[in-house]
Amino acid sequence: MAAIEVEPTKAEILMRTLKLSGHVGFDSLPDQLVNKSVQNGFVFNILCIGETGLGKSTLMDSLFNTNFESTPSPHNLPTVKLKAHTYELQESNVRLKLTICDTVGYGDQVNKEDSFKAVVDYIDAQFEAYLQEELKIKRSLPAYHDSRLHVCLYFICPTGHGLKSIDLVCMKKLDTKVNIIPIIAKADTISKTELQKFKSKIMQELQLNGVEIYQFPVDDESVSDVNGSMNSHIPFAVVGSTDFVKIGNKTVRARQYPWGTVQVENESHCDFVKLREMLIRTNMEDMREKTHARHYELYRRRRLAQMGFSDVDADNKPVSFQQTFEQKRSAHLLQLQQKEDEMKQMFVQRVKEKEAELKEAEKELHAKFEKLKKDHTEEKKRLEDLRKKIEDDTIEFNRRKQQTVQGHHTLTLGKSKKK
Ligand SMILES: Nc1nc2c(ncn2[C@@H]2O[C@H](COP(=O)(O)OP(=O)(O)OP(=O)(O)O)[C@@H](O)[C@H]2O)c(=O)[nH]1
Ligand SMILES: [Mg+2]
Repeated sequence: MAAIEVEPTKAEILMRTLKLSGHVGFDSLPDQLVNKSVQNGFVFNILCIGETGLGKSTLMDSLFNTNFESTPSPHNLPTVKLKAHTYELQESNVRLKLTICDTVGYGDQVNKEDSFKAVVDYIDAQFEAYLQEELKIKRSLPAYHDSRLHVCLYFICPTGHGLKSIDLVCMKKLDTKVNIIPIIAKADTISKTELQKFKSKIMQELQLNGVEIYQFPVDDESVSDVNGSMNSHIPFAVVGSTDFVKIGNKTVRARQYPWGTVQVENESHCDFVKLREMLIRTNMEDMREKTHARHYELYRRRRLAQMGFSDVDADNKPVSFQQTFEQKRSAHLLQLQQKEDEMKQMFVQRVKEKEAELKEAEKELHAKFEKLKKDHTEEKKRLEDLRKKIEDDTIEFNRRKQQTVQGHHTLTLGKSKKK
């Protein structure tokens, strides 16, 4: 009979509930946490995407009940840019480091195909900066100014017709990178019945195109009811204003028209209060947490995989960071060695080729020299012969000349004797 091997069982961890006989004090842990957080202050970063002049800055002023002193953007920029400003706000003893990032020139170009690129790059750049800080040997994350964007308020034009293609493309590109809350801007320009139709059209189009927008969480009992009902009001139709109007004995933020007044904080006029409630009072921490746990995590995972890191090897077995690093290092060294060998071989080859080339040239030169030498010898011989011939001719000439002179002399002498 074959023996059956039984795996040794891991030591079971027993949990027992014990009663304390007196006050120890760890019930103050939540208070310690709160105190620490309050002391450190909070960071919240908002990205506002929307066409130029759609009321982004006015809404921010209205939401935080302050004046951020923003300057209007020009309408004729060739590309989309992002501009971020950070503010320190304080309410009671809670400090908030708020960054508002605005799109400049969004929707102003004739070709809007690439409008989302600047936004995607900006969001990724903030993730990358955080990742680089995290990967440092000497990290200083508590002092690090986290610039990752916790929420994106997407301002929809109040056309009443549905979304523009730039809206769908941009939101689709961003839905895995940031918590998107779509809002209908300048909602006072659209009638009540049109607004309801417009809202459901927008939601339909988002669903049809698979755009995942941020859902207010319903898993926490204390806020599940309010969040659940607020989810059905998305996209919030908002109105912003920097003007104040006296209504009764109260001064309220409002927009005045010849036919009446739109009160920003009046829930029967618009969804501004709902947005403020959800964004600032109920779900700010959830958005901060989701940014870190979902969007940043996804970015980090992709980036580390890009760098060649993985939790499992090719056989799906777990590998540690160190193993991966060593594997990468040896692969890199091997690659370097191969490159070096290749270069050496190439060098030897080149030297050989050059040597052969030089030898060939030397041979050619030698042949040329030999030919020249031969030509020279032949020419010399020819000239020698010519010189000899000239010499012979000269001798012959002289000899004849002599003879002629002598003949003439004898003839002259004979004539004179006769006389
Ligand atoms: N009707 C209406 N007008 C608004 C609303 N909010 C802002 N405006 C007006 O729209 C104009 C532009 O508002 P801004 O807040 O400067 O718009 P913006 O999107 O910040 O503009 P840029 O930063 O230049 O792109 C101003 O005249 C505002 O008074 C709104 O809710 N309803
Ligand atoms: Mg502005």
